[in-house]
Amino acid sequence: MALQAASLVSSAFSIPKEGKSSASFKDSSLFGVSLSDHAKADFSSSVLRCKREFNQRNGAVRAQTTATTSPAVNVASPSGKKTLRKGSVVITGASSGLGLATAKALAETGKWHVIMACRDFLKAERAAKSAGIDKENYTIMHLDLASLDSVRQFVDTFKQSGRPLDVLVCNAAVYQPTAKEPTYTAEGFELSVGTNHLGHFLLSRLLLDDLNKSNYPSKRLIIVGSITGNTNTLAGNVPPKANLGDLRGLAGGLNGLNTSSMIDGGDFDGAKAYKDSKVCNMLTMQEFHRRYHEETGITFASLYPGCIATTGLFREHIPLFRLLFPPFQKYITKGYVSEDEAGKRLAQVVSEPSLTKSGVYWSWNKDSASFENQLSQEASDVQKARKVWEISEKLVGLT
Ligand code: NDP
Ligand code: PMR
Repeated sequence: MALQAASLVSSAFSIPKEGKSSASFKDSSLFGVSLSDHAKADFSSSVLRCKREFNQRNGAVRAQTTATTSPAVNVASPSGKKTLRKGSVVITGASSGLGLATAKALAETGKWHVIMACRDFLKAERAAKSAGIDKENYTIMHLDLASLDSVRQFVDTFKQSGRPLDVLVCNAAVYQPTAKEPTYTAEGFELSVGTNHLGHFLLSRLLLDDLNKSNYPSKRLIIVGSITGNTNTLAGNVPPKANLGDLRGLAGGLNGLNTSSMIDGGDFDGAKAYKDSKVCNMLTMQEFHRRYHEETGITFASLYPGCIATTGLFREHIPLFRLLFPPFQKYITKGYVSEDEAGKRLAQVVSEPSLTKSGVYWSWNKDSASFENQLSQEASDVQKARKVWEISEKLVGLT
């Protein structure tokens, strides 16, 4: 019976390449965001861009950014007792799914102020409201990871806000399993790797100094990984498998013109591009650890939060997949977790004093207890991590 169900699900889930265009599905009103909302968000982002260009021309940005320092770590409470100040955490992609659930879990403790770094301001505002997050506990700042200009603008705006940075969570992602042709970021990188890896790579490199300046007891940089990028698991062996190859496509800039849009130089495959991007996320976390942990004391970590089969990540998948995926994960693989539970898990990696070990990829067992998990050979390849780092530096304009 279980086998029959598995094979039904399996055939429903395998996406033949030829069938990709007919399977393509987009529901722009899924979260109740109208076109005019997007237009407003775009408008505010171009106003910000103009402001940044003005600041750059006038050399103002540098002068303003150097002024950022962390406020005193202990503050007087009404009873006169000194208590730890609120932690300040930036979460990318906090407008839905895991990011929103994590923002909620942290804000609810009253110990954290969450900076929701989102590409759609109004969607984020509505999400925060409907999740019941107290106004005092969050700030929304515009960030579109598919534009390096926007990443730089976000960093400038954040620095100018004068807020300390105690924890940065690189959570946002796109997944395009039904895309027939690649689409690209503003700079012309294939969208999944461009957003999930390169956007976050630039963001975390530009904010590393701010994290380092934090006087919070534990400062952390967390990059969300996944089981599907790890070929040492059953889930990681579902085709198409992650494989960065010799990185020839990444080195060529993933632009699909004079080079492939895929990291390994192969033909475009949206599901593989996502899994490859997750391998880059996990390699980047480890490379950060090797380069900066000893010097800065920052904890670098990644995690697989469980299969949150109901999130917006699957919005571009075919309707049949979205119908069957949650029960398949709940009753067959038993890998399912709710958004709330996954949010609590990521919130632990942000704030638990017991999870300060650096260079770790966290997972949770059936009793929801955290443990240090093993990464696949490729996702823990030291040489590959260094190469991905060096190529990414060039692509995002850091070298
Ligand atoms: P969601 O789609 O719900 O959340 C993704 C978030 O990323 C959204 O807020 C989305 O914004 C944002 N985002 C997408 N593109 C950009 C961009 N260009 N700039 C800024 N933000 C952007 O998916 P999940 O919550 O499931 O995914 C969160 C993380 O969890 C991802 O890193 C994913 O890889 C990881 N993960 C998820 C698993 C799952 O089973 N769902 C399992 C393992 C890991 P918007 O709301 O505007 O679309
Ligand atoms: Mg997978 C223990 C088994 C397990 C787990 C934990 C996952 C997680 N998956 C498992 C098994 C299987 N999956 C099996 C046996 C199949 C074949 C039927 C299967 C199929 C499948 C598909 C088609 N699974 C998928 C897809 C997707 O499109 C999802 C994906 O790869 O997104 C990138 C996905 C996932 N399975 C998971 C998880 C966590 C995902 C999605 C989220 C992610 O990695 O970010």
